[in-house]
Amino acid sequence: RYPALFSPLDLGFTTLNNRVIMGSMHTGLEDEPDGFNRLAAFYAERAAGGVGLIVTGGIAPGAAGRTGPGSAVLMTEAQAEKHRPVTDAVHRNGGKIVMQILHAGRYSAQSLLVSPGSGQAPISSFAPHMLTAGEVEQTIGDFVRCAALARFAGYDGVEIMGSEGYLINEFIASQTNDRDDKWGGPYENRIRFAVEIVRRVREGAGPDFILIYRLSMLDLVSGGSTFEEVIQLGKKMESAGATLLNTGIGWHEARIPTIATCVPRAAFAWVTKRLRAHVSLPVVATNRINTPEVAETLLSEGYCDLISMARPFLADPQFMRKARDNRADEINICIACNQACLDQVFVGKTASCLVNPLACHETELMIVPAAHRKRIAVVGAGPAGLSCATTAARRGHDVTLYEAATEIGGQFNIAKKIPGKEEFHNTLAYFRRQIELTGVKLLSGIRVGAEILSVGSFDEIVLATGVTPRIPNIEGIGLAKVLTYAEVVRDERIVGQRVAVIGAGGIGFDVSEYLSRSSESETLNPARFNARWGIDTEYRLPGGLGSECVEPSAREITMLQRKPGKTGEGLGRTTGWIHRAELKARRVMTMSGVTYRRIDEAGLHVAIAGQDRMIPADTVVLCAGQESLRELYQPLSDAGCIVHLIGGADVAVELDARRAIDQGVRLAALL
Ligand code: FMN
Repeated sequence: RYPALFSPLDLGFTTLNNRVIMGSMHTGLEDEPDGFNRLAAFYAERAAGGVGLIVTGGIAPGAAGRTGPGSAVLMTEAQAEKHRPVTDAVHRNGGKIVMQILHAGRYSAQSLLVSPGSGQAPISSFAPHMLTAGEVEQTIGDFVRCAALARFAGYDGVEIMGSEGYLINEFIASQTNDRDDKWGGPYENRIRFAVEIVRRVREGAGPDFILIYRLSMLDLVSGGSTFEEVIQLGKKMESAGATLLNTGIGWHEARIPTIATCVPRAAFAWVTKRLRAHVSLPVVATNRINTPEVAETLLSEGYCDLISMARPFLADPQFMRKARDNRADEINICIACNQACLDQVFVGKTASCLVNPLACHETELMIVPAAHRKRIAVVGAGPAGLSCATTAARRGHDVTLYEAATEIGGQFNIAKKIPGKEEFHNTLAYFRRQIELTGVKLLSGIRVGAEILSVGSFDEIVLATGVTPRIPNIEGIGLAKVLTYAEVVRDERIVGQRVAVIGAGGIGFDVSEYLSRSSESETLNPARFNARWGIDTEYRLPGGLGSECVEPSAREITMLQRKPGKTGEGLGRTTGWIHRAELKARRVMTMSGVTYRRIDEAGLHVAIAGQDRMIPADTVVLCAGQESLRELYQPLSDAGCIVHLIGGADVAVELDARRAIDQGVRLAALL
């Protein structure tokens, strides 16, 4: 099915089995006491799944280059020995692995940070120390030593991280390099640091060592590189001894989404294709490539020579094997939500995956055949019930899944309709297929009662009955103009021109985005996505920036919350800013610290700081939280049944699919 994807790539001294690289991901395990053994299990499973080459998460070449205090460095043989379980496990499973060397530069979240210039990053709390000429030389030496140690540890090569606004990228861009020595000034000088690193690493490592350079092809910040400069750097890397050129997109401080779920699939492959025409090294396309079909198309249409997928290998370690065996419809597709991976890493926790909670937990959460086949009823086919039912059935249990609605999915059926969250459809398709494969008996359109469940035909009962929107006690709440978020999004009830949204949590934001749109989602239309965020595919200005073009809101929307302070504080660490920027650009009004007084024909009456206000509204939408639905719990417990509560039925405070799926899998692992 995928001839381009599965064609080997001969690198001269070694051959990659196929065209897919597992992209670099810092998982947090690198920094934990038993982390390398856990990483070994994590990578071994991906190698066994058939990915052509794995890139590790970034490892610093010296203390100043760490991403934060306590994060991994590789400076000594003793530290290199710790990596051996990883390289051994990958090789035992037929894979290849390179270690990424990442110097965080002025993005380092520690007070020791360094930079080629003196400027502080807008996203950093610390001012950097400007490297002296001697320290620049020393830092190059650190990279060379680190690469040699990686070879000593058994890696097949290294990737030099030259993008995303980290140290190397800071040398290259004029906005962060105000030096007047041979490392600053004209472009030739600014790329000297990158080129010298690659040249000397190659010199030290010899010819038979994979050397990937991750090149920032599109900085997306002002003062970034021009496309002519990108070409120049690509060519220099060829002569300096790189084996492959990987793509880097956007600095961390750029205010343009580059990996979030709202980014169209393969949205940045165009820039890799443009560079490919000018260099002879194989080039790698990255970001939001998440299905074998998309990857095959890019390869066969000449966008790139290799595909990098990072998060898709959290979601499904068997991605390549399933694609090869004509089982692509069984792939658990990355929905790019960041909720369990990047958002966790940013707060110092171990990465995992919302759709695959086993990721990075391979040594402690194992799905093994059950000792005794039990008859299990799972009530509710939302994310928690689906993950529990399919995992339990995979273990060999006899599972019946009851769903009151006619279709599976629960709250995911709301999420999938929000513009920019279309990927959620894929998780539902995955579960539908898993239900077939594992033999779960799905009884949908049936609201099952305690009398049926308790008559003894089940050994254990799992209640995953979900939530219902919370109806706040406000005068006028019963008026026809008041709708819940479920009625608006799921049932598509008619909504007026002026809207007040009660509640500014995740659902309030989703509903406001949904109601502010009048045309096709930009996520499904790359040209409109580029226009919205000011990404210039003609690359007329440095950094590839163009002007933003925002579609005006389809409605006049005011979103309110009782809590004082900024709205959207609780949104995802790496994606919240996108949602806040979207609503701001569409001129959705936000109000905090409000007391709700009443709703009447005119609109919503509130008080703010003791002042009465009226928000004119044709429709008032309730996004004021939800309550657990668990009325089956008591009667079943009273009847002596073994009953478990998971997902929203267990805790409803903030709807959280990550917790729901994780809880479903963990319970199923123990049933
Ligand atoms: N990119 C790096 O170059 N070095 C890193 O250490 C790194 N860590 C990451 C950690 C996580 C949890 C995630 C999700 C991404 C990380 N990335 C890192 C970026 C990925 O390599 C990749 O560019 C990005 O996830 C987009 O590709 P994808 O859509 O295939 O996931």
